[in-house]
Amino acid sequence: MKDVAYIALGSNLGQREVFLAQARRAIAALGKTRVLGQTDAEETAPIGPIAQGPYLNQMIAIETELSPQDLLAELKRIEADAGRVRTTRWGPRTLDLDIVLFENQAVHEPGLTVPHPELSNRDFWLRELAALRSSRVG
Ligand code: PH2
Ligand code: MG
Ligand code: MG
Repeated sequence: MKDVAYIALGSNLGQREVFLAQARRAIAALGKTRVLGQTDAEETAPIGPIAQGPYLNQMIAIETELSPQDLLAELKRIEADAGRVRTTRWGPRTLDLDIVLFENQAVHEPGLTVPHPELSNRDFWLRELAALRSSRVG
């Protein structure tokens, strides 16, 4: 099923711009998927209980025939390629790729919740999502 999905990119360790650029390229190269648009990257203060450096965040809209589960598997692979090491939950990371929303599908499974449960708590996600939706043609 073809659907539109929104992916949040985040990095707060190492060469943040480089990790985001690498992620954009890898997402653009996914099968059954094309990129519809992207926001500018913006620096945001870290959210959550752990003291850590500021993030670069960005959002990408895609049209994809991948299921949410298959897309998640691809995003985890791209994170691993960026040297992501899973340590503390919400801790600093080279690259974080989160599925924020599918326009026409919801998922509630262990390991994957779509829409993302943090969506309503993150101003910058809401702003980026609104910008992508308003700039989309068709
Ligand atoms: N991601 C987190 C924890 N805190 N803070 C900001 N500003 N941006 C993020 O992407 C972010 C965060 C865990 O995924
Ligand atoms: Mg995240
Ligand atoms: Mg994540």
